[in-house]
Amino acid sequence: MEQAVLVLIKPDAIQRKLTGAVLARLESLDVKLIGAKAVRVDHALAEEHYTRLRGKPFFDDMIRYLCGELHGVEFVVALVFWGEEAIRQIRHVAGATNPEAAAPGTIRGAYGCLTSGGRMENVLHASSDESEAKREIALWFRPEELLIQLP
Ligand code: IDP
Ligand code: MG
Repeated sequence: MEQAVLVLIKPDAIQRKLTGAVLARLESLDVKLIGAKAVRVDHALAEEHYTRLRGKPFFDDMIRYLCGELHGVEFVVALVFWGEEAIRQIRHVAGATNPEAAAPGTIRGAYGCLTSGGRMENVLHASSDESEAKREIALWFRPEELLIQLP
């Protein structure tokens, strides 16, 4: 089944100039890029994006991370891809959430790091399932910013 997925290139990757490397990995998949922009992330947007993780002990730190406050970065790169099993394809190449556990051939395994304070600086976000993808895409993009109209 064809589906859309939201990807965010997170501030650690922006700071380290890994945008091109991450895009090259995603571009090699069988998915189409249908939306892309640089976005300045405020706390309200970050908290809404991660609303399901409210109450987790790492929540506040993770919000500051996504907002770029921990890396001196003013934006993230937001992307929407479309394709057959796009979520599975992208999450497979992204690797495990914890960079220490991510396989070496994955993006997080190659470029992510677990800080001494326990923060998972893991390079990118990718939607976890179709309903989250729909919710997240609507949060980050207006329909007219996408190249196709999503079902
Ligand atoms: P995902 O990004 O692989 O989908 P989620 O469980 O949705 O993982 O968590 C969202 C983000 O929250 C992760 O990418 C990571 O940055 C952070 N995170 C998740 N679990 C932990 C944790 O146990 N400690 C610190 N940060 C975490
Ligand atoms: Mg997730």
